[in-house]
Amino acid sequence: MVVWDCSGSLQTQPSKGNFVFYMRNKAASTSFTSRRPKKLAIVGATGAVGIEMLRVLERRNFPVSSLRLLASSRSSGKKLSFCGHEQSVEALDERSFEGIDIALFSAGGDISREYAPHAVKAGAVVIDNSSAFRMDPSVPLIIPEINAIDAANHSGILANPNCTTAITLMAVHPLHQAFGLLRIIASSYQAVSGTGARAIEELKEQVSSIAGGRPIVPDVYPHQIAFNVLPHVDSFLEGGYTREEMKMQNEGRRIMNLPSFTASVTCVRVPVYRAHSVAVTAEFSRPVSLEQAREAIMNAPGIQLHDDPSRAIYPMPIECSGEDDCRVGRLRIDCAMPNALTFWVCGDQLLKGAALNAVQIAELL
Ligand code: NAP
Ligand code: 2RA
Repeated sequence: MVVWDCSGSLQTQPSKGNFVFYMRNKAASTSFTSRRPKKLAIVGATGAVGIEMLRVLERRNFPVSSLRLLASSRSSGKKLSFCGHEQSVEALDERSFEGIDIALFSAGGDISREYAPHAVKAGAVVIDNSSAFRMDPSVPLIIPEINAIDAANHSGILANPNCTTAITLMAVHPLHQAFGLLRIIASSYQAVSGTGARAIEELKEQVSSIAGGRPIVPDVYPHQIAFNVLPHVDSFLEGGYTREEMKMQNEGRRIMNLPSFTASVTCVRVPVYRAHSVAVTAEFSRPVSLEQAREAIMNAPGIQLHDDPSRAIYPMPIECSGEDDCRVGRLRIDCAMPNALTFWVCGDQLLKGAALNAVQIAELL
């Protein structure tokens, strides 16, 4: 059996100068229960998340004995590289999962709903990035740093949370453990790569058209995204919130096992290529202290405190892009609400919000 050896391509993250602040040695966020090499399939391998999955599997030296790259028939025969080898993409069909141990799905909810049952029937464990199964009580919804223990209760499918939820909870959960979370009020600043590969091209094309004095024709988004912000992510629901906004409360309750948690969120698309940011005010049941809050963030895995406003140090998407850990800054006692903290959290939504979290879940299996 061939075992892909990625150890030669294992890369350490480049240092970002003086920007890593208040970081302590923290335990690795997940660990393998078994290093037995796995037969993997990636559904949506050519997409923004799928490509990142390949890079994350390489970087974490995930033990892979075989890899099947699946996408639409449009991509059939396209070559993608994994551990220095070129591998062909195949068109997804019902028989794609024969002999597969783990299938990472990242091709949208409709594809997951249609093909995940075929994968499970073939004996694979599905880790799904779409929203198709996140609220299904029989499907564990996992952020390994928060509720890895729930992963054991799967019946063939595990779900990855929405990216904005994942990044926000990475900061909120350690504070919940310190002070007892009641609710949050938040606004997101979401990068275009959150919409997928076509949206990245749309922003590039609009920037270049506007610079060249050419007209733009919005396609992926309902309005111009270059030099603009859209208070509109996902579809609108009765009551005025969007689906994306309600994911924070609905998914947050499941992940933190906190049915009373409430979240009022405004999700905004911004002309940033990569990494989401969220401004959060969190109210707690117990009095808060800045010192304890900083301590809680510093001791939590997968999150770093970058917080020195006097030196203009705070998390920014441009610095979080390509980074596994999320970052928190602008941490302060809220001036309008008792027992509340206000802060800014940033994270690479293609990584912690999708590919990294999915691979971390696979590492639990
Ligand atoms: P994307 O860049 O648009 O990629 C979509 C992928 O799905 C491509 O590989 C595409 O293949 C494949 N696909 C489309 N139609 C298909 C079909 N009929 N059969 C097989 N494969 C098909 O989208 P993305 O951003 O990677 O997102 C993928 C999923 O991850 C979505 O469910 C999204 O909600 C979720 N997610 C995304 C993010 C993010 O930050 N982007 C974060 C969390 C979760 P072709 O190239 O052949 O069209
Ligand atoms: C977005 N939440 O940024 C999506 C990615 N899943 O639109």
